[in-house]
Amino acid sequence: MTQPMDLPQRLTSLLGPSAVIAEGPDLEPYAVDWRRLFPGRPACVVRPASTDQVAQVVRICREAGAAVVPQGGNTGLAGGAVPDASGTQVVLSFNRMAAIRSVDPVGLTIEAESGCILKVAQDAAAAAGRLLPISLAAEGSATIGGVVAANAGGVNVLRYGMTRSLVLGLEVVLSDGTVINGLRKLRKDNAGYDWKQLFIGSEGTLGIVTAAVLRLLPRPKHSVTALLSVRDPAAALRLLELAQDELGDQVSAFELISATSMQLVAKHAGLRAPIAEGEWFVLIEAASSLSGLREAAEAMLGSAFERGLALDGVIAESGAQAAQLWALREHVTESEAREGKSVKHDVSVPLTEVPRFLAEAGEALAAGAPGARVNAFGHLGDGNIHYNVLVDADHDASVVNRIVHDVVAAFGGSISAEHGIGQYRVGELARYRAPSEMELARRLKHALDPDNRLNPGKVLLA
Ligand code: 2HG
Ligand code: ZN
Repeated sequence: MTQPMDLPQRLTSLLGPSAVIAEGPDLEPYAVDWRRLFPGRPACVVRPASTDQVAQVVRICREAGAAVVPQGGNTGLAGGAVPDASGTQVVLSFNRMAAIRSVDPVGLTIEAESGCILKVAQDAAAAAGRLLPISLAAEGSATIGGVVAANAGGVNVLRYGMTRSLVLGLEVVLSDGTVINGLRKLRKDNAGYDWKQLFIGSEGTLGIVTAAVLRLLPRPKHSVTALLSVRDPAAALRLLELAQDELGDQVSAFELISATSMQLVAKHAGLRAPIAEGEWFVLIEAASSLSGLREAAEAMLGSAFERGLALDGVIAESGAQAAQLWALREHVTESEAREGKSVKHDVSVPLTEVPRFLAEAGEALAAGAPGARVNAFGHLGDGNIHYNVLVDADHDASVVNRIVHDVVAAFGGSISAEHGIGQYRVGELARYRAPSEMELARRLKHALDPDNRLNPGKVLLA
């Protein structure tokens, strides 16, 4: 058997020197996540340029007994795309496989390689007059493969669903190097098992996504963005109901932002909400191809004020102003990071329970972790709250995790709504999922990756 020592040389002789980084400072960006919370040490980084090369890399690593850690934009928040610290795992980067293979504005599909940046794919769809409705703060660096492997959420889930609902076809390399080409462009395909679902959201633990066909939508011609302040999350929820009553399925984003989040954004990004201060804020976006959207949104806002649901509010007058309102929301994560240590919780509960969840989690934290500050914000429209807790640097994160996740579990919620498990939540998943569900997951893992070579240590301990 080849020794792991030989691996970088073997990969270099196969793919050429520019495809392999075996040492030096160039390794660094691949070794640690962007928040620098999960530092690892790769055996080397390999950058294949084609699906066949990915398959060859997987086969060679398998012969060498080395694990493969697929990596896209490395923008995940759960440490799912970085190697462990053993120095034996090979990072397989997709940054040389970034082509858009086709855009079909009539068939409403886009086919792209895994390393294609999400924003590049969005722009290609837009240039064809269509919409790729996956929208997240990291879209300038997140990649199609990463978005699929993580089943990314983002701000448009309430209207368009998670990434899963937009994937029509996948190409995947299995743990033995077999290439499965399922790059079909069909809206209807009920022929046998829908195996692609296994790989979407599996975070590279069951197979390696090398290309995807995603569904496009007609591009709405008009959009309207509004920022409102509300008294409390219950009022925000009633506002959501009103927005959906009056604007129907044109509501594409409905984000909740706490006063703490706004204060952090003001402090660290210098951005301020152009409306009176409140305890909570809601950022709403609606989009449509038919005219009359703005009038409908203004009428909706009027009813919101009449009913006392909104305290203050503004509708963006231009695209630039809409971008300014969105910037407030998009700078929360970065501002939180600048503030100091935070313990992240990416949770969901049934939508109508969000206000009670926020109240009970707040009480539980005040009792169990005095001094901790809550930075809550997120995608109220789909029940996903980023319930992040700011703590002193020496605070034990697991205590805070336990307090928050116990409340989540009591509401029948999920400990990861959209960021995934990665390495960050492996223990928490095992704790909160039923043993029968974990056993099923282990059986799937064993069937597809019997030697535990694909992204080991992520999602579950095999
Ligand atoms: C968002 O919604 C992202 O902005 C990041 O999912 C959330 O920083 C976070 O916890
Ligand atoms: Zn989010």
